[in-house]
Amino acid sequence: MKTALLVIDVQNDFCPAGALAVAGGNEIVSDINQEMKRYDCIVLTQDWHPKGHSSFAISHQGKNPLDVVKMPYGDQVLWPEHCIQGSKGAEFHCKLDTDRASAVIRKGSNPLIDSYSAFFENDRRTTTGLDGYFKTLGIKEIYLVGLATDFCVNYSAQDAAKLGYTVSVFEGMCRAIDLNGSLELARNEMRDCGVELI
Ligand code: VGL
Ligand code: ZN
Repeated sequence: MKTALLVIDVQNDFCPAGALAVAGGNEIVSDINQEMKRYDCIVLTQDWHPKGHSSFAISHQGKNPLDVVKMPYGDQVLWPEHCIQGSKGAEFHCKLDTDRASAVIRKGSNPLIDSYSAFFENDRRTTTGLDGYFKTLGIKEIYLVGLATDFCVNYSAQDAAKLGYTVSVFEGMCRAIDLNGSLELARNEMRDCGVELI
């Protein structure tokens, strides 16, 4: 069975002192590096927003980070500015072993649509091409690690399961934002999609 490790958004802005810091985000890096040695294929994702992206609170008059607004594609949580294309915050954590990756998927570049999942943007329609990449390589099993458990890891794991892969999430190599119970909800949603939480 061909396996892939999908490493979600291990970037400076999601680590302590970053613009959208996830508690303990830096703690998972060395375990992820070790884990990479066991897979046929390693893919990294990189949240990669233009300035003024529609997921940023500053792009919406009178709104604050963590407010929720209605977008044409549904509800959208508003975030502090983060992972601006080419910025230090958008770079991978400096200890992440990026050399092992065969592909890097950049997401969230469309100014009008956020993209949590490695497979589809938040309109649930626009594809990143990653499914084609994995299917072409004959990948059947996907293991996920990274940031954040309840947003980008969650959306990516659910999409992977819906696309027909056997999917597992290593929770010890993830960290969560946990906004209003979003972690517990995400864990239940992932399990309901058939994702194994390890
Ligand atoms: C993420 C919020 C906004 C994530 C990315 O990587 O989980 N969360 N952009
Ligand atoms: Zn983002």
